[in-house]
Amino acid sequence: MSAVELLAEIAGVGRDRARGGYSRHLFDRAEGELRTWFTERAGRLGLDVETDRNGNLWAWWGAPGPDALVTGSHLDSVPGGGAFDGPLGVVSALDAVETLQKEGFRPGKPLAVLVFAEEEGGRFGVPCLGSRLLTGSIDADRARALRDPDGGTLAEAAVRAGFDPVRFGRDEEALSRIGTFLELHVEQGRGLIDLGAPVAVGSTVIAHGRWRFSFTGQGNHAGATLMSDRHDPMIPAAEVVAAAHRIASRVEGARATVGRLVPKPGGTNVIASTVDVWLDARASGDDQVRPLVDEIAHVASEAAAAEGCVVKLAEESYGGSVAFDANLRDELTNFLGGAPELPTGAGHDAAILAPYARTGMLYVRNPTGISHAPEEFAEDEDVARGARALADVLRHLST
Ligand code: HGY
Ligand code: MN
Ligand code: MN
Repeated sequence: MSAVELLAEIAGVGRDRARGGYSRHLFDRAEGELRTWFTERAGRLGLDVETDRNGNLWAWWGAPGPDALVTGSHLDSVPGGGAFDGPLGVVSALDAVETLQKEGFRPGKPLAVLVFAEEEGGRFGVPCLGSRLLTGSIDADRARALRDPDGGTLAEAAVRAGFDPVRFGRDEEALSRIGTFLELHVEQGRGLIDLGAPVAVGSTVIAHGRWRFSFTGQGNHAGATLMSDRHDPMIPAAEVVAAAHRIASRVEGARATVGRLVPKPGGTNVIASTVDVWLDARASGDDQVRPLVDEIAHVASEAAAAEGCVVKLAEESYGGSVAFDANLRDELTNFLGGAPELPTGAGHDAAILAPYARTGMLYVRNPTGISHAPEEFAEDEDVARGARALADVLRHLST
């Protein structure tokens, strides 16, 4: 089946009627359906599918072995996400394998399609959780204790999904097999439409992290409490939202976003007791991100004090800037006839793997430039071009 047909096949899985778009999160029903779908589709291509100790799916063409050529992406989404972020890399990999099989090609080295778990961190809050666990770049105990919005832990969810959370952690055997990892991904931003090219080669990923501000005040009655008698945590929370925008706008290339803010108890006629605010901050490197977050944190503590509230700040995830393997990047660019090279502000599992294996990325044109929203899009012919480019590159790299 072609990448376009495979995307159509999962188009109904995990639709979010309330938000629009898709909500497919680690070990929830929709993601479980996608795991079953992937296993079935990969099986039809004669690939041997195994799930590693961290919930990542590996579909092997031939026996697993060293110096493997691995391609893939993720199937989970952000809440209310688009149809392409993640799945495009997976369906393109299946399409590419089928293309190579149909022409009678036999890979010169082990080849696998890899589907990472919880790349978006949409349920347990840490992005690239599957690749971070695989590489040991997150402490397994910390991972097991991560909580979802309902307060359930990753360990509990894993057990319900049939996994043994005790086994979470660096997987030396699986990691050592990867010689090259190549991730195809829908473009997130408007580079290719302006360049008039369907496919680009990834060059860098900017530094980015997530921080949680927890404000505590005094819950009370919205009508019976005079303004002078309040300790309303929503006030410093609002200051953080505005400060993130104001401060990041002053730093060349920096981005700071508050997309998630949760008051408790969350009643219309109730002054909140606590408000949690999640900050997503990104910039070219640590020397830009850290001062940016420090300045926002300063605003948070001053605003909390002024309102008689308390604030706690926790860093939930961080990754420095990453440059993909330069030789592979140049080889891909040349092989693809001088395809443009694009940096990205989005994080990817390929960036987590970069210190451990030769990694690269391909991007497929997204005419809207929008991602993490239902408007995310790629034309069928560009999806087909991306899958063909991936097949050509896999044939080239595995001979
Ligand atoms: O947040 C990101 O950049 C990625 O989509 N996980
Ligand atoms: Mn994403
Ligand atoms: Mn993605």
